[in-house]
Amino acid sequence: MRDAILEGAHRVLEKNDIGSMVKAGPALYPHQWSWDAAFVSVGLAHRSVTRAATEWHTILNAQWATGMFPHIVFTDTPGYFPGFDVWGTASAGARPHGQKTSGICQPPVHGLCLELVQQIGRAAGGSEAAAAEQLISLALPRLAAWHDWLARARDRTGLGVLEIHHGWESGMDNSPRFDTFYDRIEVSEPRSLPRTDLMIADSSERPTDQEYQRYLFLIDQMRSVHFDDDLVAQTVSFRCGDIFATACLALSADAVARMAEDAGDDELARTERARAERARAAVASSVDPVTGLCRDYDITMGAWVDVATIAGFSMLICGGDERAVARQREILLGERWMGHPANRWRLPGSVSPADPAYRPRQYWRGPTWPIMNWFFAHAAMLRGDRELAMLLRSEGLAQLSDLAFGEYYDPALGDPLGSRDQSWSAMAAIDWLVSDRWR
Ligand code: 9WN
Repeated sequence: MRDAILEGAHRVLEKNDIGSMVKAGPALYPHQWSWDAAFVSVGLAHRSVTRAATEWHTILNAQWATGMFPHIVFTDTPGYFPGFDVWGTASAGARPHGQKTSGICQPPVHGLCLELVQQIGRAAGGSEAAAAEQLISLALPRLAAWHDWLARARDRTGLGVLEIHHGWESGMDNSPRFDTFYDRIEVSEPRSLPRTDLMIADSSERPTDQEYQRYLFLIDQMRSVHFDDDLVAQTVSFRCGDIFATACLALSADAVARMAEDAGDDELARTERARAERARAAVASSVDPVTGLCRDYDITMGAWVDVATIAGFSMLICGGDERAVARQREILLGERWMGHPANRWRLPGSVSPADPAYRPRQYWRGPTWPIMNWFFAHAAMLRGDRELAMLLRSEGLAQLSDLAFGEYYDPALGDPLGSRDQSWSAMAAIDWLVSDRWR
């Protein structure tokens, strides 16, 4: 089975590769998404660090003058809504000339993925190692600029929690985490919705039209101020302190600090270490003493948001206070989450099957996401929790043995949902099967 999964996963990346980028998904997502691309570069590096570097060049070339990595870099392929024209970033002064991008960002997993590419290159040696070193010297200052931008534009509350302005910036678009934020948005003039996603995926597995109306409303608000950071923060109706993105930043800042130190840039190493510490402290401060889970922050209302989703386990991503980590680990492995009797595999869903909000087939409202399994496994390994890491790996590989490389899966029935041959699901399989970290 191992060979079949590995071969199938490499085939997915080859099939989705259009030269300058690997499409996030073959039909549903015919462009480059920011956090997908960072993860996917790890899978690419296992075959060719040079090809992984190309993926990074596409990410880096699209970086805005502000430092932001935009969430989508568009190809000319039609068939994704909302496309470049809907975004209206043509009028955004910070967008690099000639690059078609969206105007928002995604979770900062870039640093942690780039470090893995470096490690893979070094282990391979020769021209692969040289390609990795060249990439690191090009990318390090750009990652520093990206983190500077997050600190400047997205850390405005004083809490150290990264602020997002759209559910899409979280990467967990319609998670119940954001229901109270979206419920406050009244769309007075609904737009026509050419939902290209529904031509490919089952509508019961995707967000609703009402959700899309609100997604577009937020884009219109940002577009009206030309995606200027300060004006967006004053204008937009959605201001959420995203705890999961903050945990991602802690890991990425750690990784950038290590790479900077290695490159002899002590000042950058110091800055990034302080950044990681600030992010980690913010994640720890979000823990609800009653539930033990991390919470997002409602910036408009000035309150923590108590909704239990996979993002609640952010301490298991970034680590920190040992008691809080141990408690989240116990809850995650317990019968409300991975150990729920209805689960086909011992994997965490996006929402607990025991929660009334659980919808086993609807996107971020219940399904299990292979990339999340990989990410939690990787983070567990970094924290030295080999037992949890290896459990997530073996269950995650069992899930992917259907060779569908689903975007997400029904936790109980186990069938693949959303897009098939999703690039980052293939990457998870490749890394689990070939990297020395998992031996
Ligand atoms: C909107 C590409 C992306 C992922 C996100 C996932 C989904 C897009 C969509 O697909 O979002 O950005 O159209 O639904 O939620 O995490 O990066 O795979």
